[in-house]
Amino acid sequence: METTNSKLNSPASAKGIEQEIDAKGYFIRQKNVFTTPFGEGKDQLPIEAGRYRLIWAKGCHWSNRAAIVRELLGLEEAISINLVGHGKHEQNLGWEFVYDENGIDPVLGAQFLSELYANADPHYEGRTTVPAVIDITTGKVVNNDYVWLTNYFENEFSSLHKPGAPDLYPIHLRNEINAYNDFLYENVNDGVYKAMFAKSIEAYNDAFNHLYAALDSIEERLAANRFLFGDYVTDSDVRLYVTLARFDTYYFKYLGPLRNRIVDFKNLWGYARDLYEVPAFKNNTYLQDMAKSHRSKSGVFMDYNSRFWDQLDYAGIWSAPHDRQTNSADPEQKFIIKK
Ligand SMILES: N[C@@H](CCC(=O)N[C@@H](CS)C(=O)NCC(=O)O)C(=O)O
Repeated sequence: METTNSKLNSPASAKGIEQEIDAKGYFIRQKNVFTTPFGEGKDQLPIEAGRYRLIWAKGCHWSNRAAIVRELLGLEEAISINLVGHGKHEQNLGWEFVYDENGIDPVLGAQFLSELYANADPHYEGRTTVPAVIDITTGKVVNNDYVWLTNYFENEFSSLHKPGAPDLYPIHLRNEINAYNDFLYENVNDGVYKAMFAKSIEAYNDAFNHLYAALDSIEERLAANRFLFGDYVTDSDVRLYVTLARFDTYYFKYLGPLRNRIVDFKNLWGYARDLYEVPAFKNNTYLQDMAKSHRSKSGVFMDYNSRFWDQLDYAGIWSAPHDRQTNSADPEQKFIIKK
């Protein structure tokens, strides 16, 4: 019998991050290539219900934020979604539709995400990454711009939002949100990767110090504010949350000796649980899967997750009560609702 692998073009093994390490051992992330904006203008990707499919991965916070925002805004009918993971191959073949029957995305007919990148650009040289938005009519990746994707969903897709969708990107706060998102990107979102991917101790220490300085400043900001911009959740909160959700579950293994876990920051930890209570956050946060170690349970030394994963109830830990509503003038409401 033919296997799905031989039926389809198997991709070359996935690219690593070697080309993104500079001479001093610092990780410098590759630039996004598919950055055509969504919108109604000429040369923009048209806004059309049912035209696009968002591909994401449980462990990847860049893509997790798009999945959360899509659900918060009620775009489930307008933008379809699917998950990729890693199949069991000798080589790393990159993201694959491992959760689907026969390992094939039922809408796009692909086994590997790299096929959809190749449809868009057969000469694409970079890593094939999530999030990726696919135009279902062509099977091509049209946008992998993780920086702006949630803002497109919030702004350009507003005609397709559910009635009563939250306003995560209020016009009067946009400049401040954009500036804060840059700070989060440099120090926290990409900050963890800068530390985890650093190849020199100098680059590692630098990233580690920036990460903790940022967490300290956020901890202080959250002493007086329920969310980053006060009483209501904004785009910035989604960006911070997705990194926090991975910190004590699996980043810690690669971050080296931690100064503090997230549970050690009173405000940050309460804040993370406050967000986790919201179904769109919880439904797209696979804590138990993220914590699962891929190491086999053999050998004398086994990492913490390998030993205790099945004894730890991450969803239960994250559902513990908090008192964050006392920081809000509108404690019953977490969102600005669009009129
Ligand atoms: N698109 C960005 C960020 C997205 C990103 O790094 N996604 C990761 C998962 S968190 C990915 O898809 N990695 C696949 C790979 O490196 O093969 C980039 O190119 O650096």
